[in-house]
Amino acid sequence: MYPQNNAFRQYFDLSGFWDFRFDPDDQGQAAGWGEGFSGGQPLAVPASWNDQLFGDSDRDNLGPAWYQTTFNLPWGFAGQKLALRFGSVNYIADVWLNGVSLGRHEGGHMAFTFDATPLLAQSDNRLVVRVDGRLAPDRVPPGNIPPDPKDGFGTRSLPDASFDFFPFCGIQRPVLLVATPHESIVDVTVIPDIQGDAGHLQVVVQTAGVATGAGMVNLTLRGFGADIQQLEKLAEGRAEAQLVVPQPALWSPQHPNLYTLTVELVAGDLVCDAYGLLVGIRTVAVEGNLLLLNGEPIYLRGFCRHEDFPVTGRGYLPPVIVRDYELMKWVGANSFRTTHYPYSEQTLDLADRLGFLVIDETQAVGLFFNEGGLERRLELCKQFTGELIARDKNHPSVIAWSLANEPHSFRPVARDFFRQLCDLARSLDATRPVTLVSMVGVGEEAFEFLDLVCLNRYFGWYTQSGDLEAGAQALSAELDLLYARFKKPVILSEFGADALPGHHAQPPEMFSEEYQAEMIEGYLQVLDNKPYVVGAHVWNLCDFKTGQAVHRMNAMNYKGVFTRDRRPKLAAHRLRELWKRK
Ligand code: BDP
Repeated sequence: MYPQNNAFRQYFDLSGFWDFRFDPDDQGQAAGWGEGFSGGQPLAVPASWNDQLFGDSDRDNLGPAWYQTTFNLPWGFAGQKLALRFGSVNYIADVWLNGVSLGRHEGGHMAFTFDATPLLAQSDNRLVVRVDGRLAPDRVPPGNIPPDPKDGFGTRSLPDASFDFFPFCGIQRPVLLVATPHESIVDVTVIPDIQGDAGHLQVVVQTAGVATGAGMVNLTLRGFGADIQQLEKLAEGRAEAQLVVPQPALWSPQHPNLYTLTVELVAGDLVCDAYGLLVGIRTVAVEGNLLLLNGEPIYLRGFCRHEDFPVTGRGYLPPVIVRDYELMKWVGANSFRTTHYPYSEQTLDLADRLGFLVIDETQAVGLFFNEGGLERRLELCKQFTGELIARDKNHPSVIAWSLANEPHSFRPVARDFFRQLCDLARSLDATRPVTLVSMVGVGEEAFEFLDLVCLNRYFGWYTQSGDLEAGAQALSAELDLLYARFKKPVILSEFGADALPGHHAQPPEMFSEEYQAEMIEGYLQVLDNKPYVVGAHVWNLCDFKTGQAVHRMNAMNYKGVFTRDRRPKLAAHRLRELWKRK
């Protein structure tokens, strides 16, 4: 649960300038740096370190590196249950508080928490974090994979990621000191449904620290004329309720209606904890070749994106989050996919408020299946899928889970791998469609048991280069084959072309703004004639940073319809004409 400030709980943001240093010989742990280290320099937290620093080898240095900060306990925190919560650290974080190890978390882009109650002093607490962002074949996403002669030599990049974006690292989202009561709410799950004219909210509350037989949970739902209150008894720290909302104001992109749910924990006669959340009443379903929202067919118009901005790297930057929603609204988009990792929790809060439909993707990008280590990769992917669903399950904006982007899943072993991940996702959330985003196409075995067929295609770019008409024909033919084989709704989950801002050509040629605009328009025309296509996500909303490679001029991917500093290219105007008309 995201921390809150109210009469029972508080949090304190540790953002600021922390002490930072690299550990080139990886000797910090043995030298006891967990207790504190010297020789650091100031670095902003949260943000990636790579583009803050300016030394010759700093940008491409992926660690290990060390951070430290000191802080006093804020007023009112003493005596509470205290925890340290990291919004995301890429890739491995080892954490020490006052010289004592709190533990390790593996995987970027996901929140994790350590209990710190017994270790915190009133003043001068020292928090130390070792961050290892190095790329390795046994990490997810992987990198530094031994070269395979079949791959040729042209496509490797520096740093050698097996994915097409810069592997920014560091403490990239806020670090919070969190105080909660000892008797507290630890989890809330809200599952919306619509039955006849009524909205139903199944609410499951988990608590900790309440004596057996002593607790109640008080639920209040307010908004749009509703004022519903229900009291439920706790049994073994758990309570479940069904709230029924007659004539509900449904959540949709046109009307992102959010009710306020307040959960109170009552022990004896006293309220001892409270947690509030905004909830939407809506349903998502796949039926035949349709994707349904609230029982009505819906078409996804939108983008793939990156959390990426100059200097900050992949760091949490609220004004850019707002700006990106402004851009998407201006163009007429109603959705996006969190390519290729979970975005910040605040991004999803805004999707709920602004009415965007989100395909929520784990960090499983660039998975390969030709080396050993499959068991470890599966274990990590299961961890990441579980963490994502636990974090984002209550967002009405999230309409599907994406288990991976472009896995090399033409190999038969991939089938069981994704079968297990899909079963896990369904067991954790029976209400949302599950998908993966494929580059394989018709040969993608996993589509058979997934709900939505998501395909990435770059005909007219990487193949049929320069020939937009041939590209569109190839797309049309492949989509028909795909639907004929799987008979499921299809989303064109990536398509696009690099356009160097300010480069023009008529007739259009590759890398010009005209070529990008024409390609996108041509693809959309093909999709318009396919009744089984339920969405189109352009790659990408904005230009973004990559590693250095022969196919990445300036270490940039220029497939944004906006520039990296968020100015429109011709394609953004063209999309606006096409999508605003709908
Ligand atoms: C797709 C990948 C995406 C790349 C894009 C491209 O999913 O991460 O950035 O291609 O090549 O295959 O621009």
